[in-house]
Amino acid sequence: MVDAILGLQWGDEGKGKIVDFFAPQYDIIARFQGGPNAGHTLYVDGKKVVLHQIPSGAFHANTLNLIGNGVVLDPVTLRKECDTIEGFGVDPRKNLFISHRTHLILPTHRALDKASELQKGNDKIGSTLKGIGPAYMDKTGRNGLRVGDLLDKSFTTSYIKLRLKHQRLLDNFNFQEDISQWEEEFFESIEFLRSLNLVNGEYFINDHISKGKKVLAEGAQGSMLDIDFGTFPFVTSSNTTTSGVCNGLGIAPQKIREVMGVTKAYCTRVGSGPFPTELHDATGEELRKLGNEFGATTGRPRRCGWIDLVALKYACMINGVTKVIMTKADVLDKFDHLEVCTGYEIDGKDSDFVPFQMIRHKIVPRLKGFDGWNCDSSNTREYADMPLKMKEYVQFINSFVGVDVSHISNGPGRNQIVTV
Ligand code: 2SA
Ligand code: MG
Repeated sequence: MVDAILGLQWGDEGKGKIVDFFAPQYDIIARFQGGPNAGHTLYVDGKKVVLHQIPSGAFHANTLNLIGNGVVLDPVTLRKECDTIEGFGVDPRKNLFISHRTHLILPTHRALDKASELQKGNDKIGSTLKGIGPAYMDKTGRNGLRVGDLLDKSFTTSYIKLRLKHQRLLDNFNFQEDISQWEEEFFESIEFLRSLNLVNGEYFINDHISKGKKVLAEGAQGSMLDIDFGTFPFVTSSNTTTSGVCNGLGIAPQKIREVMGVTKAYCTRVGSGPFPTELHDATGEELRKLGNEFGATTGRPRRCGWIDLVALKYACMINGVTKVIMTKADVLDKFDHLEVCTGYEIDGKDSDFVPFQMIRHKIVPRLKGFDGWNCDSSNTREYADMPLKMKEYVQFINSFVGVDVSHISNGPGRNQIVTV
């Protein structure tokens, strides 16, 4: 049995906290895509921890954590993360497993990411510069090196070959950067990586499933950043949606039971690309301030706006969402007036759909206003005690997207979550 938790917007929906909350109900937490571009923020013993590649179940002693084949793994970042969790008394050699088929991010992938963004100039994607795009390109281009290759004597030779290929690409970009420091760290880190539990991920997970163990698949980024269904080309390079769970772990579709989709009570986006409900005014600024909307990996300020129900309904459809989890509802506590997007005007015509190419059109959101609840909701623990105006807001969303909100997160703390 497999359940999934994934983002329904442009990432940063608060998946890390939600996974951490549900983790005790599962035996294995498995990351199926993305890599060090992700920033999953958790609070452990009151201390903030940001995980990038290690699944968010890491702090539960009885949970196993798998980095699946769909992830692109940066050994340098992984080693730093392992140091972090060790600081909390968690031994990565005990509960962390990494699939042999997981592709490696090389120092030259990071350089290529930078070179590509520089070349795009004003059209840049706003990538996290972690080497994600180039690493996935080497996967589909059938050049990449994988974790299992580290166990082979010829690894260094293969590395040098690929590095040479990358060097030629960098020369084409006319991009020069001294990567010797990165490379030194990379080789130290792969030595460390070899000492971790490297497994055949697809057998590992299916063996556990057949023994009745429960798996939670943890998504990174969000549905609107999906390589196929997101706002291409302003997307990440992986399938962030439910289908990614199958490809990224080796799990058959009929094994997937619940798909828990996470959305903020409003909306944010970091990096370039279309965002129909973005607010360029004081309200947007207020959302950023109250929601502390800064990238967990890069520190970049996030763009903020109202919740987009057209996009949310689309994301529920693509993912087969069975439950919606709403986060950061308390951030709206101080607003007198709220709005939600219920449709688009695309080049002057009304539409209820996410278009093929948002960027080529002038999209004006059709907004519906709501009264704010104007009170502190962050200490409420029962749905019955939630402000009436918040319930009206949630019920409208339920009926619009056709899937019910099952939980409302109203603060960063582990106990700040209300079951509806
Ligand atoms: P990339 O690095 O190639 O995957 O970037 C491509 C686009 O995907 C966006 N992206 C993200 N959006 C939101 N959150 C992400 N993780 C970090 C966080 C981001 C950060 O949790 O805050 O710290 O800036 C994430 N990762 C990738 C990215 O902005 C590009 O638009
Ligand atoms: Mg994040």
